[in-house]
Amino acid sequence: MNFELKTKINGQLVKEADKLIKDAQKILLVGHKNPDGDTIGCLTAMVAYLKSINKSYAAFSANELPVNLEYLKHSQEIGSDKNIFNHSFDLVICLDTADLKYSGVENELNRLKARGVKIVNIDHHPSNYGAINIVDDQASSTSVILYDILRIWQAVINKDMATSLLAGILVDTMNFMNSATNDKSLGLSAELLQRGAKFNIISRQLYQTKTQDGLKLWSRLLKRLKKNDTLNIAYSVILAEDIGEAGTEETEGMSNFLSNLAEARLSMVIKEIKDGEIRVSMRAIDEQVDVAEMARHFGGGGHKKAAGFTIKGRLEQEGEGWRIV
Ligand SMILES: [Mn+2]
Repeated sequence: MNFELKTKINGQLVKEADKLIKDAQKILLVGHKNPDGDTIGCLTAMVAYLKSINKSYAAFSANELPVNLEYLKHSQEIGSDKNIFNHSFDLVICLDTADLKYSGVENELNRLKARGVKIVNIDHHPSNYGAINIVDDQASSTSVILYDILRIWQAVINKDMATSLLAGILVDTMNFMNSATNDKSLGLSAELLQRGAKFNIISRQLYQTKTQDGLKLWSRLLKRLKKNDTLNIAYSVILAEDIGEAGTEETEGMSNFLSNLAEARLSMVIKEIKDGEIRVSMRAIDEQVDVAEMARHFGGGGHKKAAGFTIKGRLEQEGEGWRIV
């Protein structure tokens, strides 16, 4: 290798994964459920790579892609039909997927594992469910890790792959705004631009996609913004009826937006989801706060700066605030 890696991945494991890929007849690529730009960026870049080496493959995401990722080349090849698991795969590659449950197809993957099918896990969450785990939990995105891997594999990174990987970086750094923005993510982004990545399209697709109904839903979130001064937590709620009345589910990005607030240690968006379930998304505002640790306490997970959990209940107004019943 005559280049410097951007991540702390184990080069030996990357070579072992390369051998598994070369030996495999048919490879299944899996991203995480409720896909974002990082997992889809990685899936589409891997599709391009497997194509380039004439490998047979399929790509799977448990949920359909958000429309704002459809511009990524090969995104149409990612299916969400579980019947794909009836095909005979002899290798699975999971991308940006913290654990098997987060894939949305835990049972299906466990069945493949039981049949002896190996999983290569490529991730920036602390995870180790694969036969080979290429993980750097300090990396700002899985896309950064995949870039290093592709270079070790001596892949030709074309402009479509560069766009896919840059999309992953932009999403996980919140368009170069959060603390994942560092010399590595910026340096790599510059390299990807040199390789022809289309920054303008990605940025526009990611951040200028709101509808009027969507922004009106956001106005409810902002109107209800509260601060608990004792805990120094800012929070707001989205009720199930808000979604119904607004006629849109555009809540994506709300948690990140609330973390723009300067006057709190952390921010929370508390959202009623189907069947009496509540999703709490947290963002650390203060550098010292570790929201992943708090999320784990409630059976959830995530990163130090961004994490969440789901609990049973409904939201009820109580005086000026809200409580979960
Ligand atoms: Mn990610």
